[in-house]
Amino acid sequence: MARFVDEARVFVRAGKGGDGAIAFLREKFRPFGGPAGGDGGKGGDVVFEADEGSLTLLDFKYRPVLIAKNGENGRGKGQHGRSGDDLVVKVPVGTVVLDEATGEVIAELLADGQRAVVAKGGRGGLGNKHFATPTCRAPRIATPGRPGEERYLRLELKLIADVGLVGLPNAGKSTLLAALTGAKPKIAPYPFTTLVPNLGRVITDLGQGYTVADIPGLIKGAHLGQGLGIRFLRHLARTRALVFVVDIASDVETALSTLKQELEAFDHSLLERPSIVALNKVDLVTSDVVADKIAQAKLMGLGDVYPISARYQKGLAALVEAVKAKVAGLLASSNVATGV
Ligand SMILES: Nc1nc2c(ncn2[C@@H]2O[C@H](COP(=O)(O)OP(=O)(O)OP(=O)(O)O)[C@@H](O)[C@H]2O)c(=O)[nH]1
Ligand SMILES: [Mg+2]
Repeated sequence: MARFVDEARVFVRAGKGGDGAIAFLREKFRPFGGPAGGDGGKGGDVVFEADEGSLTLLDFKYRPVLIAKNGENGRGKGQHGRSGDDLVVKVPVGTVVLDEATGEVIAELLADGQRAVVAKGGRGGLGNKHFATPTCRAPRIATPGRPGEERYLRLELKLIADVGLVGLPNAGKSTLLAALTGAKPKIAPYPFTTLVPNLGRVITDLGQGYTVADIPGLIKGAHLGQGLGIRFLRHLARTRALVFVVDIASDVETALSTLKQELEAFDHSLLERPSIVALNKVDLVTSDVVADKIAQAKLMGLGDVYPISARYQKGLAALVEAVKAKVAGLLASSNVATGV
């Protein structure tokens, strides 16, 4: 599988416009045929196109400079120069393009096939035929083509998932993703097994369902760079709901408050997102402990609490339905809001 790369820096330069030409018509029977310099062609744009087939920004590590073609210069006999070809570059769906210098978001490519011009080609110059006037019938003026836009861009990939799994390392997020979806993430009995996000799709009804992202585990201080840090939290930006996954045999209250703090430090609006709590590994504890931990978890105010065993596939149906209700409810209300 291709290495997952979710950030890249790239230099883009659009094509320069071709220069306008200075030329005169000199034909056998029209010795003073007048100015006939054609215009320069427009420089090519650099265009990004979202493509479902590309999954990472890895290509940009190998190809960090993107330059579109220049427009051709104008020629005699009123011929215009040809426009430079646009350079169309495929990027994964979910790519956000920022101007590195200003931090401004230039484009968000969210749907397959969506395009955005990230550097605009320069206009072609005007040939001398534009400058003829009654008093100056043989102008020796033409304008040069304009330079193409150029800048450094920062690309960030935000996976597009409906639901994000958030938890401390080793809580069983990847096991849960594997149990719910066809995904086969790496699972192991040690922390930080997951180094890059994994995606899978839960199928609920015929053809229906939602996508789930399993992101690397968080630890206290992640927002200060501890563990793998919080850079992967950006993948939660577009989720509609969060599932907090906690090992029921651990200190549930501390785990949930750590997760809350880390999300808050990254982007406090994440805590306003609908969420539920999955208390995983119920197979390891007695039913008294389960009841006790459910009560503790409820007090943390992160939504309804579901006891599950991802490894032994217990309690998953109820969890799937609860998540579906959160996601579906949101879809319905966003449709109302946008009048669709
Ligand atoms: N007993 C039991 N073990 C589980 C259960 N779910 C996961 N595990 C085990 O817990 C360990 C960690 O599981 P992972 O799914 O890799 O955990 P993770 O949250 O993805 O961990 P990181 O990727 O490191 O953040 C593995 O040894 C799993 O087999 C469960 O329901 N019961
Ligand atoms: Mg994992």
